[in-house]
Amino acid sequence: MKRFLLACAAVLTIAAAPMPPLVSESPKTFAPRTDLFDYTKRVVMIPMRDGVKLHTVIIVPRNAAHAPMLLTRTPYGAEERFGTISSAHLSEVMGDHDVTDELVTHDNYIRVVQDVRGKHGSEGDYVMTRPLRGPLNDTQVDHSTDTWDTIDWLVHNTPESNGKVGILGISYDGFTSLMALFHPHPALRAAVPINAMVDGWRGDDWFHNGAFRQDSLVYVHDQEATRGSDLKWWTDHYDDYDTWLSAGSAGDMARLHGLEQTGFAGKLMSHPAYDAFWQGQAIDKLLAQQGLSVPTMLVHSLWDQEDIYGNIAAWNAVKPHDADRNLFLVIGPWFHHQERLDGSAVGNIAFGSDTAAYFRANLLRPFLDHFLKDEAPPLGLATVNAYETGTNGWHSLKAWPSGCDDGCRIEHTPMYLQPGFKLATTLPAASFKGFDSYIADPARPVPFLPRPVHIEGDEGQHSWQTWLTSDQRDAAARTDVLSYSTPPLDAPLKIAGQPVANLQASTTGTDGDFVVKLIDVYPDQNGRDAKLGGYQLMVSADIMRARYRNDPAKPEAMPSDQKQLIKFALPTANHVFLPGHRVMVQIQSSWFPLYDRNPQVFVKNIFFAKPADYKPATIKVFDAGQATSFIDLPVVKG
Ligand code: PG9
Repeated sequence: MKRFLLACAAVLTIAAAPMPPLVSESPKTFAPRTDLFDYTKRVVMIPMRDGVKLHTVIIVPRNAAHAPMLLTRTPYGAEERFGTISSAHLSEVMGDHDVTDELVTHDNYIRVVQDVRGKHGSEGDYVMTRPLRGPLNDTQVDHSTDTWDTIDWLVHNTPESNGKVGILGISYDGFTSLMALFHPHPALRAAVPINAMVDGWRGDDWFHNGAFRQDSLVYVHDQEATRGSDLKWWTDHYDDYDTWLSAGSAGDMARLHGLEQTGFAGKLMSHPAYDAFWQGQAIDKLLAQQGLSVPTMLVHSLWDQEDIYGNIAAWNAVKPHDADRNLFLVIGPWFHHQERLDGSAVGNIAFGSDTAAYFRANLLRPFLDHFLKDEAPPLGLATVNAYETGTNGWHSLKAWPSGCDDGCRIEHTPMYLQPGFKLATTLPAASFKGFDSYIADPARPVPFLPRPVHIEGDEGQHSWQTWLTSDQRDAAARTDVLSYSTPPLDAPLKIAGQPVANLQASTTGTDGDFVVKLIDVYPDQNGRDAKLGGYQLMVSADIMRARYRNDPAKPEAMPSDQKQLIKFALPTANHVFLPGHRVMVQIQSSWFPLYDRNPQVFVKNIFFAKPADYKPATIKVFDAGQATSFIDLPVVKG
């Protein structure tokens, strides 16, 4: 009993002792210990001339000294660029998803990634692909001034650097790289715009020749709904073909998702034609006017599902004025942004080696080393490096388009559509019928991929990234797709440049779209790569909205049932059709749901077409006599 009382007394004594107050266990700021790290990560807010501060991540390798800086300006999140892994090692932090990872990890480059104004950690207002100051931008700032201010800050505040900056990036970040070339900072010594967005109406992200790319709405939603891009697009069907068909017009879909609350969706819908809004921000033309003073390597992907137009357009516009020989071009066998990934194959089409690793080691690195390093190694790079598909190899060239470096020429060779679904370089005879026809029914548009379709997705059998290399046999089997082909070739046929579609066509409606696909048909059986037996590979393909056939700025109805010329350039190809392969041209009126449906009836603005406006029309494609349809091929001779 006595022992029990003593124990109770002890408990009471303990209970009575005062407890320290309960406070937060987290310090106000925690100083991470990074002694073991082989890099330093600095996160800074860089002030712009209007007082807005831009969130910027700087990765400096340990022991970096006199190091050049590689800058990327992005709407996609500067922090996200370095993955989620927290590691003491630069190689882990850079991961294997950034086009600069090898340069930063092994080669003494400092990496700088900045959120553009209005996105993620940066202050200020967001404007989609903010145009240069001028008629389309009445503020004092644009990407050119923001880059200038950023570079100025970097060269004064990065003691490990040699004061030289290169800007590079893919797609949107390629667009910001191009914008840096307007009134550039003197420390900007090199630029590498990769798959850049250059002209959103002619053939990059938003439209192709006036046909609207409906995935743009998804992009605008995710980009503009919130600063952090954390609100995601929703869907209500498994198959996006159904999702978009049930919504109606693209304008209806925009409303369904509340896109009138964002600024850019309204701009897209109120500028369906190539008016001053688009012309005034076409970077190829603007850059050609200004001139190029910074060494620039444009990098183009042959199967770029997002920005297949821009860099070649920039090359064509700027190169003729490039007296100082500042402009270089790389053409690779890639999908959009594959330059940073494994480049051994695009979908089913394999190249036998990692072409993207080749680009990074043998083209990108020497270019940057030469223009950015203090003791610059000689350049030793051709003006153009182009991968030839079909034969699968890199070629160094003096110019583009070019047959080869010496002694070949490009001969523009018409391939005529012929009666009986044939294709040949001879003019077709006048035939009794003189045309082929199909019904373009907006209620049954041709899917751009076999269904179920996941627009921009990777689910299922087919992926957004590789869709431009998908087998076109499904399309060929439809009654609303016309396919014309040569017999198997007995000699190689090489093309370099942009094929041009010249269709003579009519519709019983008053508007329509025309998709033209240049296809390499593999032999019926294909040896080692058996799955390619009979494969129909697009080597160049695009869409044109017929109302813009005479003037992209002035839509015009098609006169019903009257033959009209529909002429448009297809994307760049550098391809050899091998012996035993056939050349095929396919023609159809839709690529759904990637492109919005044309009602086939001329309405003022297709974004606001009503269900009753959509009507089937009979399309005729003429393939006989003198005024006939053909595709002009840039054939390499000699
Ligand atoms: N193709 C994307 C894009 C660029 C510019 C504007 C809108 C979209 C991209 O991959 O960044």
